[in-house]
Amino acid sequence: MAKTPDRAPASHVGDGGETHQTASAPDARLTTNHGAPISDNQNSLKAGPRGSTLLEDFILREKIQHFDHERIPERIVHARGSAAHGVFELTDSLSDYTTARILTAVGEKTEVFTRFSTVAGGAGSIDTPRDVRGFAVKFYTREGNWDLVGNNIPVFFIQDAIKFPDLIHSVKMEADRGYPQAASAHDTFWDFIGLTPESTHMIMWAMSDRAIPRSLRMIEGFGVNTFRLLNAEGVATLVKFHWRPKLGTQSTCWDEAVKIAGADPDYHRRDLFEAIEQGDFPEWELGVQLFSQEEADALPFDILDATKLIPEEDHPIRVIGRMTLNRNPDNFFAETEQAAFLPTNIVPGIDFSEDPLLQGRLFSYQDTQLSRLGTVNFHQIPINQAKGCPFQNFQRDGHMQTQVFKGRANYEPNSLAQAGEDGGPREDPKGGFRTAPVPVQGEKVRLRAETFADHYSQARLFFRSQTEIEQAHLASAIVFELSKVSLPHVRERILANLRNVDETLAQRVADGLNLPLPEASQAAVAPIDLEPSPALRIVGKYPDTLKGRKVAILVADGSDGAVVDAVRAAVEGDGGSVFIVAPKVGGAKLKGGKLLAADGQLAGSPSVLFDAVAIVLSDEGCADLLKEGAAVDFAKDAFGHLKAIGHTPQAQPLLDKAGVEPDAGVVDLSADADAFLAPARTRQWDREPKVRMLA
Ligand code: HDE
Repeated sequence: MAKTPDRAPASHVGDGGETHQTASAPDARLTTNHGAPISDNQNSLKAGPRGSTLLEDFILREKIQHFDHERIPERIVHARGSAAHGVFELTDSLSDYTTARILTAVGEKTEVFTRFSTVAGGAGSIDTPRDVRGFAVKFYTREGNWDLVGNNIPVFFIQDAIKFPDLIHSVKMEADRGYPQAASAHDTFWDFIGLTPESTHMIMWAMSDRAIPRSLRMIEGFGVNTFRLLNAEGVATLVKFHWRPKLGTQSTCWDEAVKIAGADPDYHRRDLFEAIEQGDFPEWELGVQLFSQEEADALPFDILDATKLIPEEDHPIRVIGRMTLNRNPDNFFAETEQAAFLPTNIVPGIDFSEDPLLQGRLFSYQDTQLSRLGTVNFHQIPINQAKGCPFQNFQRDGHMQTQVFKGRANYEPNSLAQAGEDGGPREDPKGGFRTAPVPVQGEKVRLRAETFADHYSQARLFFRSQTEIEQAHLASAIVFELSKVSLPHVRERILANLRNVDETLAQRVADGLNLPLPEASQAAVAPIDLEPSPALRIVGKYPDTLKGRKVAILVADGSDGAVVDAVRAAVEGDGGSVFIVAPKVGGAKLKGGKLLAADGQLAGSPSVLFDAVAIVLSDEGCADLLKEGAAVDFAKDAFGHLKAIGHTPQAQPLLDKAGVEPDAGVVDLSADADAFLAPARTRQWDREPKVRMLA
């Protein structure tokens, strides 16, 4: 087995004259992939010290060739992702509804691997585009792997899997020019959306602040498609799965998300990794919405239509368990990149529905792994192995087969056991996977069910359920995106569709574009007004603490250490963490001469990376920073992004230069550092009309 060297092993003087550590004990030696010890990892084999490299150098060839093949095709969607290991613990048994052990064995801890992702961008793209986030959980259960491959939005753009390649082609970079990367604000996406009214509900979500999350630790998750649970009597119950973050659902501001993309393209990946590294383990509750076929039939839409949700107010979510992510991957490629999530990874007691989107997914994921991971044996890669139970069958051979099967039996049925040999595993008619015996009948047709035809009622429901603040953000997001669209007829079609959602929304977007409102488009089914669902909001959905939040304290030479200490104590006492920012990373000399080391240099630590800021400056420190654009932007952006700003009175000239106006979120720290906490726990929504023109 290859051993990972943690030190440079050659005992050699390289061309530069530097010496390297050596290893002679066999278990510490650097070797080739086939185990031959390597004497020199610094120099290739040459015909004389200045001669050509020799083809014979198998060590060089092996190393370069391996490197040449280090990348595998990235995921066609959800390429950019971050993941962590953790555990799931069931707290409430669903034994009335299912035989699945993962949903009935209360208190049992099951290992999980969870990968979050953006959808449109490539593997090296930014973490904060406006986009849906993937939320894929692999449960290593004792009855096989169960993958709940969901998103942070409970509905989807399309109703039938056959439209998926079109949707994805339209949102990805345009075919001829290869841009934009990781952005939906362009012609082809909005062209597809305008021509596909079923996407309107999801568009409301994608244009809401949910699509610009503050942290992966602060997103909800949804199974989206309807599934079935199957109990011991063979009775099926319909189910939708929900994940709810313990830290609440929180978002960035759009302008902030754009700036974070430059300041820290790995913002979410870093946040997740660091939180887990520091023992601040993110948690989610798993909830279910359960409903019978009769209840489903009584709903004003079809539960097989993935563009629809079931309002929590009508069918409450029953919390049944908790997931804690507590361990970072050891190796990004081996685990996060090679993880293969499959909606077909399902366990006895859970079953699919006939949702035509889900049905297509059941084919796609297995298929895509073959091109991505290159072999039918991808289930043998450690991250994909069924760890909770043995896997055993008669499938054999193939590329990268890592198992050495013993015995003669590679078929079934067989009677080798009668001859005293190992006959291999057998079917389990009682405990094995069963499909719910759902009656099906009808002609073979390529049709969309009439019950899928209402494309606007739930889009309207979503928009009208939002707070005023969120409605303004949503309208402004559509204005932003359509302003990047260059084809006038595409913009016009979207406006025409929006009129079916809500006339005021359509008017606001038209005004934001400075365009006339076109005639409303013809809706296949006239939208109806549904009872608003406050559960669809984000504002107010986060806990009133600084848990999971990061506060920057900006210091410079002469800053008052007592104020820094007081802010730190207040923030940490409330569950938040503190990050010291100074003009130089070596730190600042505080009043009294003590040096305070910085966690980050001002130029590389803009306020967009933090939830609130404290600006602790002396008169001299402030005078210096007035000449530093990064310091002015630090205050200006914190104000513009509706963050609390704590400050010493001496920092006032900087605040003035940055255009910071007094309000409830601008707090003098010299009086009482605790006064900073309440505004730091939230955004200053009242300030927004002062800093930007919303649609
Ligand atoms: Fe996926 N999707 N998807 N998707 N999806 C993939 O599988 C696909 C859909 C989701 O972290 C691919 O392994 C089709 C809905 C997540 O590795 C691919 C359709 C939802 C991830 C694929 C959908 C998702 C994927 C690409 C329409 C929310 C990332 C790489 C019928 C419920 C998993 C891969 C990870 C990944 C196909 C729609 C979630 C191509 C055909 C709806 C979270 O197989």
